[in-house]
Amino acid sequence: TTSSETKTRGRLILLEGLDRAGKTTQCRLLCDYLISLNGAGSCRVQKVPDRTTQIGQMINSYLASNTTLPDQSIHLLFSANRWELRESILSSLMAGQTVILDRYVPSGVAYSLAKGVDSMSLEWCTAPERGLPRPDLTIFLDIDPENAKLQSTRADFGQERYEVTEFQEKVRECFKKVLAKGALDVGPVFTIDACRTIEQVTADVVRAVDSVVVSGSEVSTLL
Ligand code: T5A
Ligand code: NA
Repeated sequence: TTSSETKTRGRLILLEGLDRAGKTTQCRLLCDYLISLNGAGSCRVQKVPDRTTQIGQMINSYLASNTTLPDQSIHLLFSANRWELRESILSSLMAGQTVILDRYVPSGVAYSLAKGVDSMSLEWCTAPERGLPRPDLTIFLDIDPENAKLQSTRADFGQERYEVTEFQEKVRECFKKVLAKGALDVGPVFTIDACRTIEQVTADVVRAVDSVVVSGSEVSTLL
């Protein structure tokens, strides 16, 4: 035993999915579960984008269709917003707190790719994300947008820019490309059928999280 033994770092857990997949619901339930195991303060949820910063407010205004921006510009703003979060994420992890991300880099890449802009290749979209903290695992809450529309609690999509079924179908395909082996290293990826009850989905989310052992005190970076 050494006195220099450091505190175990927190885990970086990413929940991804289409609009209305149930990300925010599952992030909260997972956080409650981890707090019940490890105590108050052992876990927090970070929503991405963080709409509270200046850049976040520009993103919010774009999503609400109050402003227009070139596709490249909004892509880079979403990425810049993640860079703003880097330090607080790392310091939480180093202090032993687990951080659950409600969206992150895969959303950034998938939503931009889905627009089908020639100059915005997978490589172009990924470049500004290199160097950000890498998740220890990624959970993709998969829904079929046509199917999800029929569930009354999910109701209709909201009023935001991307909340259109046809576009969501494209985003779903792009998520699958981005999360495929060899594309973007966001840790082991678990795809969970999110068109079931909240409790069923939570059980699978918890199982996935429990199955990943995080070793080492260093947080990796996205390459
Ligand atoms: N974006 C984001 C980019 O283009 N680039 C980027 O880099 C990033 C980070 C942000 C938008 O920006 C885009 C993607 C998005 O279009 P947001 O702030 O993340 O959007 O908001 P949304 O994803 O739209 O969040 P939502 O709140 O709509 O969806 P959630 O969080 O997936 O769903 P949730 O949990 O809030 O649930 C929605 C409803 O469904 C019910 C809930 O009770 C709630 O009413 N529900 C279920 N109903 C039935 N069965 C279940 N299993 C259910 N789970 C939840
Ligand atoms: Na949400």
